[in-house]
Amino acid sequence: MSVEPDRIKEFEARIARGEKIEPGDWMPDEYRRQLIRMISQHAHSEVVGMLPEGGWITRAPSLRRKMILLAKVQDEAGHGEYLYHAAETLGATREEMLEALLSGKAKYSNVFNYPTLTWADVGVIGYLVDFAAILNQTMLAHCSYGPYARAMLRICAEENFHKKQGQDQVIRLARGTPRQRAMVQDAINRWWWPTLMMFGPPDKDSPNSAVLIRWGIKTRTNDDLRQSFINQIVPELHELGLSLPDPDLHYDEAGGNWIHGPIDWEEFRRVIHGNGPCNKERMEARQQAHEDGRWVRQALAAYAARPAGGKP
Ligand code: BYC
Repeated sequence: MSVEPDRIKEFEARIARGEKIEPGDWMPDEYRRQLIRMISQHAHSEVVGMLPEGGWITRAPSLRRKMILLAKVQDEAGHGEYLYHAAETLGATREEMLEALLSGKAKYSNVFNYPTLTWADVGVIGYLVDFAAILNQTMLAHCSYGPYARAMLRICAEENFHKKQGQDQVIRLARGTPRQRAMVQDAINRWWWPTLMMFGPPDKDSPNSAVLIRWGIKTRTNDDLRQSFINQIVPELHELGLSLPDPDLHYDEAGGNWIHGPIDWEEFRRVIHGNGPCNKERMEARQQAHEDGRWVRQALAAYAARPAGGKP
């Protein structure tokens, strides 16, 4: 007789009691599969996410801004590292995960497939994209899988700094010259919709949400998080005299929500399936970085394979 239903019952009872599931614990195969899928995609997003802003490090307008941006981009690499480690605790290997990314099989966040055309994009990514990420990751800090939840705590602390530096830049530009104001408005116009898409498809079209919520990996839905983001960011941007590129955006007094117009989910699908404005460029940059790092991996492998006490 299969013991599976009893084990699942006990597993779900542990989650209901608020216990964390740890790497050596029994877990359903589907729980493991969902976590590897989500955590590895999250790790890839952090690493690919270094590219749009990274290109501005050499062009930052001051030494202070350059130091801040360098620190931010380095933080994203660190986030990728924590997350790859978290996925490794579930049995995924780094090689498999990298192969999936570099061959184009794995997904990563839609939002990093858009170009950063001006310096204002760096501020707007920090303010909007990092804020969206914080909302999602604050939820994931409560997720039922211990290593993922703990990685999120540190990542969220760093993302808060990322958001603040972005907000600071947007405020400066919004209060600057007419040209600076126009530049930041243009960046908001371009990043608004991709940021809303970042929360994932609407709940009715989200195949993974039900099982993720059942097992405490996600505790809020895509639409719920998207609504929280809009409710918080819209008044802040209006306060700065900035507008959103959505003619249907309005406040619903009865529900207490800012209601957005239709999101172009066709564009989202194109982008996550490899056909966004910068997917090819992003993939080529990652493949080149992997190639450039080959000698480091070879040197490490040779060092690890040296005879005990021997020279490499
Ligand atoms: N982009 O059933 P659904 C950062 C896919 S980086 C691409 O709702 P789920 C930063 C989804 O994978 C932080 N694909 O999925 C770094 C699924 O396809 P598969 C990024 C997306 O998992 C540098 C299909 O659509 N944050 O902050 O329930 C600089 C159906 O979706 C996206 C994370 O990665 C998307 N946006 O919910 C600055 C958070 N959305 O896999 C900043 C971790 C959906 O079935 N991830 N898809 O083929 C999550 O929380 C969830 O995976 C999502 C999607 C909310 C994204």
